[in-house]
Amino acid sequence: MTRILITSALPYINGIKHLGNLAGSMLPADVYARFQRARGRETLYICATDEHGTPAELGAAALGQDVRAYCDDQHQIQRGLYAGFGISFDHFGRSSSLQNRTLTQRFAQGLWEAGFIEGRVTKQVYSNADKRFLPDRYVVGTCPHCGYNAARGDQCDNCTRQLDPVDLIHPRSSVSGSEDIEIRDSLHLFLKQTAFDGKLRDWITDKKGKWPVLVTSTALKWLDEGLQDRGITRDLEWGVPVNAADWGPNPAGERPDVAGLAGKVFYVWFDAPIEYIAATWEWSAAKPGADPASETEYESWWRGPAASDVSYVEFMGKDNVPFHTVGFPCTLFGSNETKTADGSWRPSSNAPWKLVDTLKGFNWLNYYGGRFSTTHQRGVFIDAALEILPADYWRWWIVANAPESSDAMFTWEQFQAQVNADLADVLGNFVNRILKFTETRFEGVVPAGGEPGPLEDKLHADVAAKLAELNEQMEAIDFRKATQALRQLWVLGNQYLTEAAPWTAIKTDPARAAVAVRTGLNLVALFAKVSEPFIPFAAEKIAGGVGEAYPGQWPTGEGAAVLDILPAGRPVAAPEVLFKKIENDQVAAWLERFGGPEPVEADG
Ligand code: B3M
Ligand code: ZN
Repeated sequence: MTRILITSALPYINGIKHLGNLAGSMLPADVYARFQRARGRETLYICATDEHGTPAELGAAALGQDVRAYCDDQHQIQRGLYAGFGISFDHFGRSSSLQNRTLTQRFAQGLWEAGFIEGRVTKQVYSNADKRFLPDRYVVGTCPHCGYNAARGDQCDNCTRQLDPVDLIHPRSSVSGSEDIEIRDSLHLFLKQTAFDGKLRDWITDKKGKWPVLVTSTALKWLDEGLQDRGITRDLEWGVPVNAADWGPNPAGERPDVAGLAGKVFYVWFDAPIEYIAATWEWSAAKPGADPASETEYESWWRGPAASDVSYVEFMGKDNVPFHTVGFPCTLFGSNETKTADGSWRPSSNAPWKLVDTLKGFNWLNYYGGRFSTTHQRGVFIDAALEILPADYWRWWIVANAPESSDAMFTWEQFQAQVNADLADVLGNFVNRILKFTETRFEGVVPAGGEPGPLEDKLHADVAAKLAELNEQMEAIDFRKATQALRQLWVLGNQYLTEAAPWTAIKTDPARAAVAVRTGLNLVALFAKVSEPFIPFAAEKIAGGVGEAYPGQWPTGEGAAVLDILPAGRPVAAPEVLFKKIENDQVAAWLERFGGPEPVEADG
């Protein structure tokens, strides 16, 4: 039996995320995790806040807070919001954890000693006004590739290319805005990504046709443009300290320049993916009775023969794809190899680390044609979303419109129309109709008696076919198609009730009415189970209405067995209103509050 390991891109610690962030990471990861758990597979869904680097320092500075205190606060805020959204992490960790510090330093040491890290004196942007180096996002300017004028030192949000701060045209400090900038020498460590070009190419080429085209084409484009060795240290205070004094000689017998590296930290994109592993250690260390120092359990998900039954799935937006198809794999490759006396590389005696098996990358979810924007507070943020509507409305719409093969666009009008149609008119109406009728005409219990006929046979066949489709799409991690299949299942319920018409049958043929009602109630029970990954809060109410456990198990039966869930005589009751329709005046008010169609420049 396969174990399922799931990670979603780690949200930066600074600030509350918008729906666009959620759409390509935590939400689809959660839907997939819930599906796999319901299928009975051992599933581990790991995520964490990404707490290092310039985003954290800049966020803390903006609030006048100490960085650690800022991260403590923001982690709790994000944790609460994701819980409100129903994100079912098995562990939601922190990249500032001791475990991540330990593993990041250990990986770096291994890479140095294997010869995959080297020191280089580099040109860095220094601000005379701020009296400090300005790595990454500390400096903004014009992108040398596309001309976008608010590109950040580490990446252009317009053309998604990775940048070096010294490449920016007209650089300025994002701390003070000062343009009084000079270029100074500073020693940094570089990960020799170029050593892995062939390995990466083979690995990605093998994934063609298995992973989304977006992912393999982005990765291959990177390789075709020519890999660069990557600076993995920064002149910052906040981060995992570079522990060069502990390192042994590299294969050429050289020791790192400890004095030159003093006071530096690892680059956030070096330690953040390692936090996937470290957060799994946080998870195993936090178990009751666990020895926090033991590495056996988390390693059983991540390395060597113990992890051979693990299928590892990553979820992320397209801007994160290069770091996960090039940067992090290089870290893992490099730490899996040792240089031999003749200068060639061979696998080390260490159990190798797992590479991702399935990388699900997403395009953007836009807000009226423009980007959601944290800086401009454009679009809907998770706190506001939960304040105005239940999480399931958002979950359903976002997953049903997942930006899988292209960018998707949120508009209030389309959101209102789809949520009202799918959730209120189709699912909510069905559940309410059959349960209310059972309450008034069958004393609120699942009726016995009567024999299923051709109408039920047809229903069983239709339901089984749709279920098979839903399973297939979920296993393929194809969310748009999966939600279509689920919606069609709900529609089958309404169609059946309309045809079986128990409210007519009851006047002349009570046994036929009993069959119809019993069948309808079983459909309700089935819907609770298969809807749970998508709309868990409503699914819990629906399951409660028919006395079923929540979360339930994914249905496995065939034919009539699929709808043989509820024992006759079980009391049932209509849940309180499942889905209130979104009204036009609400949409008007939200358009006013959140802004409508007026795209601005992208800035993430
Ligand atoms: N913190 C999120 C982002 O780029 C970034 C992901 C890290 S995944 C290891 O939005
Ligand atoms: Zn650009």
